[in-house]
Amino acid sequence: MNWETLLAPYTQAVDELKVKLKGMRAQYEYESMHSPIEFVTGRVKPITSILEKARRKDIPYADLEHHIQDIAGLRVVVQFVDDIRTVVQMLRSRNDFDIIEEKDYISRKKESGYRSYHVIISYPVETIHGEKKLLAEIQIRTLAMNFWATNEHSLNYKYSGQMPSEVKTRLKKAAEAAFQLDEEMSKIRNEIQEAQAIFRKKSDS
Ligand code: 0O2
Repeated sequence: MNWETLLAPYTQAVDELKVKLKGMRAQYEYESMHSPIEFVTGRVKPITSILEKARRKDIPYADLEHHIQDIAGLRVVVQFVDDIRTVVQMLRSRNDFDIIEEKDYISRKKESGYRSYHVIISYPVETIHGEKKLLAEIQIRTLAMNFWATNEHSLNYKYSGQMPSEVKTRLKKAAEAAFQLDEEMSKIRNEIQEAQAIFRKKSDS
Protein backbone atom coordinates (compact mmCIF):
# COMPACT_ATOMS: atom_id res chain seq x y z
CA MET A 1 0.00 0.00 0.00
CA ASN A 2 1.29 3.46 -0.88
CA TRP A 3 0.51 5.39 2.29
CA GLU A 4 1.59 8.73 0.89
CA THR A 5 -0.93 8.48 -1.96
CA LEU A 6 -3.68 7.19 0.32
CA LEU A 7 -3.20 9.86 2.98
CA ALA A 8 -2.60 12.91 0.73
CA PRO A 9 -6.33 13.72 0.22
CA TYR A 10 -6.89 13.30 3.97
CA THR A 11 -4.17 15.85 4.68
CA GLN A 12 -5.86 18.19 2.23
CA ALA A 13 -9.26 17.61 3.87
CA VAL A 14 -7.89 18.32 7.35
CA ASP A 15 -6.17 21.51 6.14
CA GLU A 16 -9.32 22.74 4.38
CA LEU A 17 -11.65 21.89 7.27
CA LYS A 18 -9.35 23.60 9.76
CA VAL A 19 -9.56 26.80 7.71
CA LYS A 20 -13.35 26.51 7.45
CA LEU A 21 -13.96 25.80 11.13
CA LYS A 22 -11.51 28.48 12.26
CA GLY A 23 -13.31 30.80 9.84
CA MET A 24 -16.52 30.26 11.79
CA ARG A 25 -14.77 31.44 14.94
CA ALA A 26 -13.28 34.46 13.14
CA GLN A 27 -16.72 35.53 11.89
CA TYR A 28 -18.00 35.75 15.44
CA GLU A 29 -14.97 37.84 16.38
CA TYR A 30 -15.48 40.29 13.49
CA GLU A 31 -19.03 40.76 14.68
CA SER A 32 -17.87 41.22 18.31
CA MET A 33 -19.99 38.28 19.42
CA HIS A 34 -19.23 35.45 21.80
CA SER A 35 -17.84 32.63 19.69
CA PRO A 36 -19.14 29.18 20.56
CA ILE A 37 -15.77 27.93 19.30
CA GLU A 38 -12.78 28.25 21.60
CA PHE A 39 -10.23 26.55 19.34
CA VAL A 40 -9.93 24.07 16.49
CA THR A 41 -7.31 21.40 15.92
CA GLY A 42 -6.90 18.75 13.29
CA ARG A 43 -4.69 15.80 12.45
CA VAL A 44 -4.33 12.94 10.04
CA LYS A 45 -4.29 9.67 11.97
CA PRO A 46 -0.73 8.31 12.18
CA ILE A 47 -0.16 5.14 10.09
CA THR A 48 0.66 3.08 13.22
CA SER A 49 -2.72 4.10 14.72
CA ILE A 50 -4.56 3.22 11.50
CA LEU A 51 -2.91 -0.20 11.46
CA GLU A 52 -3.62 -0.77 15.15
CA LYS A 53 -7.31 0.12 14.69
CA ALA A 54 -7.56 -2.09 11.57
CA ARG A 55 -6.11 -5.01 13.54
CA ARG A 56 -8.34 -4.37 16.59
CA LYS A 57 -11.50 -4.18 14.47
CA ASP A 58 -10.45 -6.86 11.98
CA ILE A 59 -10.74 -4.52 9.00
CA PRO A 60 -9.17 -5.72 5.73
CA TYR A 61 -6.62 -3.32 4.20
CA ALA A 62 -8.73 -2.83 1.09
CA ASP A 63 -11.59 -1.52 3.24
CA LEU A 64 -9.63 0.83 5.53
CA GLU A 65 -11.09 4.00 4.06
CA HIS A 66 -14.70 2.85 4.47
CA HIS A 67 -14.39 1.55 8.00
CA ILE A 68 -11.99 3.92 9.71
CA GLN A 69 -13.99 7.11 9.97
CA ASP A 70 -11.36 9.23 11.69
CA ILE A 71 -8.36 9.07 9.36
CA ALA A 72 -9.10 12.78 8.99
CA GLY A 73 -9.88 14.12 12.46
CA LEU A 74 -10.97 17.59 13.51
CA ARG A 75 -11.63 18.79 17.03
CA VAL A 76 -13.74 21.78 17.93
CA VAL A 77 -13.35 22.82 21.57
CA VAL A 78 -15.98 25.07 23.16
CA GLN A 79 -16.41 26.81 26.53
CA PHE A 80 -19.89 25.68 27.53
CA VAL A 81 -21.90 22.48 27.02
CA ASP A 82 -24.68 24.44 25.25
CA ASP A 83 -22.14 25.67 22.68
CA ILE A 84 -21.83 22.07 21.46
CA ARG A 85 -25.43 22.17 20.21
CA THR A 86 -24.79 25.51 18.48
CA VAL A 87 -21.75 24.10 16.68
CA VAL A 88 -23.60 20.92 15.67
CA GLN A 89 -26.45 23.02 14.26
CA MET A 90 -23.97 25.13 12.28
CA LEU A 91 -22.40 21.95 10.89
CA ARG A 92 -25.85 20.58 9.94
CA SER A 93 -26.69 23.75 8.05
CA ARG A 94 -23.54 23.76 5.89
CA ASN A 95 -23.71 22.55 2.33
CA ASP A 96 -20.03 21.86 1.67
CA PHE A 97 -20.24 18.35 3.17
CA ASP A 98 -22.81 15.71 4.11
CA ILE A 99 -23.32 14.42 7.63
CA ILE A 100 -23.21 10.62 7.63
CA GLU A 101 -23.61 9.93 11.33
CA GLU A 102 -23.73 11.64 14.72
CA LYS A 103 -22.50 9.97 17.90
CA ASP A 104 -23.70 11.57 21.11
CA TYR A 105 -21.34 10.53 23.89
CA ILE A 106 -22.60 13.42 26.00
CA SER A 107 -26.13 12.20 26.69
CA ARG A 108 -24.61 8.75 27.03
CA LYS A 109 -21.00 8.83 28.12
CA LYS A 110 -18.70 5.95 27.28
CA GLU A 111 -17.81 3.30 29.87
CA SER A 112 -14.39 4.97 30.31
CA GLY A 113 -16.05 8.26 31.30
CA TYR A 114 -15.39 9.79 27.87
CA ARG A 115 -17.77 12.58 26.81
CA SER A 116 -17.80 14.26 23.42
CA TYR A 117 -20.09 14.73 20.40
CA HIS A 118 -18.84 13.20 17.15
CA VAL A 119 -20.07 14.17 13.70
CA ILE A 120 -18.95 11.95 10.84
CA ILE A 121 -19.00 13.71 7.49
CA SER A 122 -18.46 12.85 3.86
CA TYR A 123 -16.19 15.59 2.55
CA PRO A 124 -15.42 16.20 -1.15
CA VAL A 125 -11.77 16.90 -1.91
CA GLU A 126 -10.73 18.14 -5.34
CA THR A 127 -7.77 16.11 -6.57
CA ILE A 128 -5.95 16.18 -9.90
CA HIS A 129 -7.93 13.03 -10.77
CA GLY A 130 -11.29 14.61 -9.94
CA GLU A 131 -13.44 14.77 -6.83
CA LYS A 132 -12.82 12.24 -4.05
CA LYS A 133 -15.33 11.97 -1.22
CA LEU A 134 -13.80 10.87 2.03
CA LEU A 135 -14.88 10.40 5.63
CA ALA A 136 -13.79 12.78 8.37
CA GLU A 137 -14.66 12.89 12.06
CA ILE A 138 -15.38 16.17 13.83
CA GLN A 139 -15.22 15.86 17.63
CA ILE A 140 -16.97 18.63 19.53
CA ARG A 141 -16.35 18.95 23.26
CA THR A 142 -15.93 21.45 26.09
CA LEU A 143 -12.57 22.51 27.52
CA ALA A 144 -13.27 20.31 30.57
CA MET A 145 -14.13 17.27 28.40
CA ASN A 146 -10.99 17.92 26.35
CA PHE A 147 -8.77 18.14 29.45
CA TRP A 148 -10.11 14.80 30.65
CA ALA A 149 -9.90 13.06 27.26
CA THR A 150 -6.34 14.27 26.59
CA ASN A 151 -5.12 12.97 29.95
CA GLU A 152 -7.00 9.69 29.63
CA HIS A 153 -5.59 9.21 26.12
CA SER A 154 -2.01 9.70 27.43
CA LEU A 155 -2.60 7.20 30.24
CA ASN A 156 -4.10 4.67 27.84
CA TYR A 157 -1.02 5.05 25.67
CA LYS A 158 1.29 4.67 28.66
CA TYR A 159 -0.45 1.46 29.81
CA SER A 160 -1.10 0.18 26.24
CA GLY A 161 -4.81 -0.13 27.04
CA GLN A 162 -4.11 -2.23 30.18
CA MET A 163 -4.80 0.49 32.71
CA PRO A 164 -4.56 -0.50 36.40
CA SER A 165 -7.97 -0.48 38.05
CA GLU A 166 -7.04 2.24 40.58
CA VAL A 167 -6.08 4.57 37.71
CA LYS A 168 -9.37 3.73 35.98
CA THR A 169 -11.26 4.56 39.17
CA ARG A 170 -9.45 7.88 39.51
CA LEU A 171 -10.25 8.70 35.89
CA LYS A 172 -13.91 7.97 36.49
CA LYS A 173 -13.85 10.35 39.47
CA ALA A 174 -12.07 12.94 37.33
CA ALA A 175 -14.74 12.51 34.61
CA GLU A 176 -17.42 13.20 37.22
CA ALA A 177 -15.50 16.29 38.38
CA ALA A 178 -15.22 17.53 34.76
CA PHE A 179 -18.97 17.00 34.37
CA GLN A 180 -19.63 19.01 37.55
CA LEU A 181 -17.30 21.77 36.34
CA ASP A 182 -19.26 22.02 33.07
CA GLU A 183 -22.52 22.16 35.03
CA GLU A 184 -21.32 24.92 37.36
CA MET A 185 -19.84 26.99 34.53
CA SER A 186 -23.12 26.71 32.62
CA LYS A 187 -24.95 28.15 35.61
CA ILE A 188 -22.75 31.28 35.65
CA ARG A 189 -22.42 31.44 31.88
CA ASN A 190 -24.10 34.84 31.58
CA GLU A 191 -21.78 36.44 34.10
CA ILE A 192 -18.70 34.92 32.45
CA GLN A 193 -19.82 36.16 29.03
CA GLU A 194 -20.50 39.68 30.30
CA ALA A 195 -16.97 39.76 31.74
CA GLN A 196 -15.52 38.49 28.45
CA ALA A 197 -17.47 41.11 26.48
CA ILE A 198 -15.90 43.82 28.69
CA PHE A 199 -12.42 42.41 27.95
CA ARG A 200 -13.21 42.31 24.22
CA LYS A 201 -14.34 45.95 24.19
CA LYS A 202 -11.22 47.01 26.14
CA SER A 203 -8.86 45.25 23.74
CA ASP A 204 -10.72 46.69 20.70
CA SER A 205 -10.37 50.30 21.90
P1 0O2 B 1 -6.93 8.70 18.42
O1 0O2 B 1 -5.57 8.44 18.92
O2 0O2 B 1 -7.60 9.86 19.11
O3 0O2 B 1 -7.01 8.78 16.94
P2 0O2 B 1 -13.25 2.99 18.86
O4 0O2 B 1 -13.66 1.62 18.45
O5 0O2 B 1 -13.93 3.47 20.13
O6 0O2 B 1 -11.77 3.19 18.90
P3 0O2 B 1 -14.90 4.14 16.77
O7 0O2 B 1 -15.98 3.18 17.06
O8 0O2 B 1 -14.34 4.18 15.39
O9 0O2 B 1 -13.67 3.99 17.74
O10 0O2 B 1 -15.39 5.58 17.02
P4 0O2 B 1 -15.55 6.43 18.32
O11 0O2 B 1 -16.03 5.67 19.47
O12 0O2 B 1 -16.38 7.58 17.85
O13 0O2 B 1 -14.07 6.89 18.67
C1 0O2 B 1 -13.22 7.53 17.79
C2 0O2 B 1 -12.31 8.49 18.52
O14 0O2 B 1 -12.98 9.10 19.63
C3 0O2 B 1 -11.10 7.85 19.17
O15 0O2 B 1 -10.12 7.66 18.20
C4 0O2 B 1 -10.72 8.92 20.20
O16 0O2 B 1 -10.13 10.05 19.59
C5 0O2 B 1 -12.07 9.32 20.71
N1 0O2 B 1 -12.44 8.43 21.84
C6 0O2 B 1 -13.41 7.51 21.84
N2 0O2 B 1 -13.48 6.91 23.03
C7 0O2 B 1 -12.55 7.48 23.82
C8 0O2 B 1 -12.15 7.30 25.20
O17 0O2 B 1 -12.68 6.48 25.94
N3 0O2 B 1 -11.12 8.10 25.62
C9 0O2 B 1 -10.51 9.03 24.85
N4 0O2 B 1 -9.53 9.75 25.38
N5 0O2 B 1 -10.87 9.21 23.55
C10 0O2 B 1 -11.87 8.46 23.05
P5 0O2 B 1 -8.94 6.60 18.45
O18 0O2 B 1 -8.67 5.94 17.16
O19 0O2 B 1 -9.28 5.69 19.59
O20 0O2 B 1 -7.73 7.40 18.91
